[in-house]
Amino acid sequence: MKFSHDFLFGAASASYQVEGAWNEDGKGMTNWDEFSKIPGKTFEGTNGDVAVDHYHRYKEDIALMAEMGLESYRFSISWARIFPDGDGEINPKGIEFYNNLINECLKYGIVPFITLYHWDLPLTLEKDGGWLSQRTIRAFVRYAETCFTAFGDRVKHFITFNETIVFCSLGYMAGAHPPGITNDPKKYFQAIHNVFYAHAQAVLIYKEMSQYGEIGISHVFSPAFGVDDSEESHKAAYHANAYATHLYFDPILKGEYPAYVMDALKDNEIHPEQTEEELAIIKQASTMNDFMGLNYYQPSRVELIKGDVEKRENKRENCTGAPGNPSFDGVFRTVKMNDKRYTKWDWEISPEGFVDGLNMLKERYGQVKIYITENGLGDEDPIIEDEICDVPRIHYIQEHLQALKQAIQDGVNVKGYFAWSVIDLLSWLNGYKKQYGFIYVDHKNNYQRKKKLSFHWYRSVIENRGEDL
Ligand code: BGP
Repeated sequence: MKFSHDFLFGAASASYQVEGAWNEDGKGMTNWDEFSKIPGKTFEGTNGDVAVDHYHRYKEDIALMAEMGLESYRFSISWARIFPDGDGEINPKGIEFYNNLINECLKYGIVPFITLYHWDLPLTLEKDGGWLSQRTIRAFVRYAETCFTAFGDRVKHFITFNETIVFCSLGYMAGAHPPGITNDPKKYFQAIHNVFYAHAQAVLIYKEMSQYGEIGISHVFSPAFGVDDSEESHKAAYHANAYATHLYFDPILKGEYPAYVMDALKDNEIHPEQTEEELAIIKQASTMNDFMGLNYYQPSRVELIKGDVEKRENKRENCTGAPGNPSFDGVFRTVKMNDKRYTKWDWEISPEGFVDGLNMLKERYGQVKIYITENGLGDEDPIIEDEICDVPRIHYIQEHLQALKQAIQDGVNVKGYFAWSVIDLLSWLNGYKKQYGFIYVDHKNNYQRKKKLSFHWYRSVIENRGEDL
């Protein structure tokens, strides 16, 4: 089987992780510009001040993407370049930069796939309440509309938000992302609702503008499976899927929140404030949402916690995505299993979980259009005789593309695959040590770019549309 010609082969990045130029050309400060400089918050104090200097080297990077045969480049816009203080004056230099980036992609026939919000929030808005504040919601909608107006003639794919579960849970529960708040479930669930209300309004505006493109959102996709076939494990998996999948996917695709979760939040007095009007707009937008972006790295294996609720310690090591944590409500814990394969960062490698999870989604949501907006292997790549030999990455992507073929044969409507990441970049909490790219960046040698083995391999996959996988 070959991937069809309307299936996009791409790769992704995010503004804070690649651009650098944090204080150039009128860009405002963001929450991450501040947070990453608080001692102890990131691995060895790394930050995105320079990142991999994509802001200045985007032409060279896009030329490399073209050489790789990339059909689409997913990147995010830094809100604070467009609106330095979140909702005031537009900065023309910011619009100019993204126009240049988009035009450079189009020069090579690379489809620009834009994420509006990949976690770097203008600092003024963060200080004024961040995602708990109505001001941020209003500002996002204005920012989104500004981007549609400025770029929508050439950009036909917009993702509103990247991974609501991650920036809300790490921001308001684990304290590992800005605003660094710990153990506040009321705020956590409120932030999620506010993000979905902002997403819904952006969808409605986009449709009103009749730009004849697509709009959707990207979610983490980490389907939960019980550690065994017992009734208790099934219960744990149901609970985990309700809180990590249904709570996030239902409002976007069905236009309503899952009762199983909402009833429990009411009972525990941590239910978000929601007006009838907000809920109606979320409902209306769900009928116009064009696609769902899935960021799949690993499934989760869960077991029920019996007895006392364990307290989650708020250490950075607990926020790395590795299993071994109790859920916020103490119902289940994630488990590392002896018979599974793991990366160096203890993320499970499971193409089977990918296929099973995609089929689970098909059962609940039907044949919604899906783009895999992230998937890839974080590794420390070996350098042998000056070659970056990232063979494990090739295996990882190969297995996951094979899994996608299977899912497509099962009737799952997948229309594109974006590897994370196109180039080695800054990992939010793991610095530059955890590499994901097809292109290596030599930080000791003026950020020089170098093609890895996977670069050549991905090029051949795209060339024969995955026939030889
Ligand atoms: C996703 C984010 C990306 C990227 C990726 C890898 O959650 O959307 O921005 O960081 O995960 O994560 P990490 O760098 O922690 O390995």
